[in-house]
Order: sequence, then structure tokens, then C-alpha cells
Amino acid sequence: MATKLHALANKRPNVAITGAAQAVDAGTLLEGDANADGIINIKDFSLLSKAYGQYCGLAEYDRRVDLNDDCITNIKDFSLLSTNYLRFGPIVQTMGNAVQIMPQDTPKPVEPPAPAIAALSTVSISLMPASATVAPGAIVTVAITVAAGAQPVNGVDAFLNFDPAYLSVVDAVGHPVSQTALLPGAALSTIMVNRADNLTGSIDYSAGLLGSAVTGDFTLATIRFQAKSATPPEGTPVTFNLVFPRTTDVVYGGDSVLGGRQDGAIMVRRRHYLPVIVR
Ligand SMILES: [Ca+2]
Ligand SMILES: [Ca+2]
Repeated sequence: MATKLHALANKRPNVAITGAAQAVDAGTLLEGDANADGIINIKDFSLLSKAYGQYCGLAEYDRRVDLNDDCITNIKDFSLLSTNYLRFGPIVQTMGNAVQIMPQDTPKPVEPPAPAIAALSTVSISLMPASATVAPGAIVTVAITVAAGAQPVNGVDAFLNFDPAYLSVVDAVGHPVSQTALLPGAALSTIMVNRADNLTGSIDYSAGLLGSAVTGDFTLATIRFQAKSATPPEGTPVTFNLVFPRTTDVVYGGDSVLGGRQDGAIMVRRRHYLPVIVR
């Protein structure tokens, strides 16, 4: 029997033990059983959700949900949990084939997830529109979009930076917001983080799908910015953060599939009214 922190156990029966020390390949362990109760389910998601975004050194960091052991709980861990969702152990390894044991009174059998498509890194994340021009006081909506093509995606961490001197994130009626800051898109319906900080100029949005994935083009979420004051002619940038621990990423099967990104810019300028010449 092979076990590991936050993974389902594997069992390799009928192996003849011939010596005092013998290595037995019990196969790759499935990650996601954070609470070690033998199934990857909503309780594990709950632990992951609670510790989401926490990293080594912080009191709230929980290594039980740092499934890939990289010192942070983020979308890669969510993606592992999602990919293995509702799998339960121990998984018996026979002649290289994994056979799931069916205990009594278990829910209906769960099909093993399809093998992950090799990370093509062709998925891009963008702000749409990439640039917009608005008057001071006006509200402009900017969508965070993902173009995935044929690559399945089951989680996105989007971390954006903006200059709070020029922009603030507001709700539908124009009030600055910090929680439930963005309008969620329909494609990734499990939302772990949805917040904005109008003092530091940051947006953190994390969402995924449990036990399934999405392909093609989709809107992750929509931001409502209110323009506060006139910008230089080139506008004020809205950029994806790529630095730990706020690392923007698009994932599947615990691996990054992100290949490119498109930042945005917003031009805030007063309207100039041209004289109307009447002939
Ligand atoms: Ca569990
Ligand atoms: Ca991790």
C-alpha cells in the first residue's frame, strides 16, 4: 500500500515479497484528498478554498491543500483537485492498470477523467477591449477573456494591477467595491476569490470548474472601472500581474496551459466639442 499526504492511497496486491528491502511500484498517487478520508470531494474543496492564496510562512498556509507542494495554494492545486474530483481510494494497481475498488454503499461509479491533453501553452488571457477612451466620471466595462481553443481549462487565477489615481472598481450603480467586485462569467462557475483593492490598485479573481473543464473562448469575469481623472494621452495601464504570489495563470490537470496575455489601457479625457458650422 502506498500513501502520501493529500493523495489517495494506491494498493498493489499479490506482490511476492522476496527480500527484506524491496521497492514496489504502486503507481502514481492521485492528488486531492486533503483531509485523508479516502475520497476527493467537497470537503477537500472546502479546505482548499479556505486556504486559497496562502503561502509558506503565513499562519493560514495549509500544506494539506498545497497539493503540488510548491509552497502556495493556488489554481494549480485547484486544478489537481478538480481533475481528480470524486475519485476515491484505495486504487488497486494490477499490471499497470488502475482498477477502482467499489466499497459498499458508495455513490455511482465515477468515470476516470480523460488524460490531460499535453500543455500546448496556446491559451491566452486578455482584456477586452484592449483600450478604451472615456470621460472623467464615466464607467467603462472591461472583460477578462480567455481564448483556449481545443485545450481544456478548469481554472484561472487572474491578478490585475491598475493605478488607483485614475481608476476605481465599482458596482453596477457606481459605488466603489472590494468584495464581489467583478461580474462573474458563466464558464467557470466555482469562484474562490473575487475582490478589488481601490487603495493599492489590485484585482484578484480566481474561478474554476469542479470535475469538468471548458474549451474555446470564454469570458472569465467583467470589471466595471469608473474613470476618476484625466490620464496622460497614452492612458493608464491595466496589467496582468505575473509575480509570486499573485501569479496569473490558466491551468488544466494541475499544469499551466497559459501561452500569452494582452494587457489593457484606459484613456480618460474630457470631451472636446467641435464647433458646428452651419452653412
Ligand atoms: Ca477527502
Ligand atoms: Ca501548490
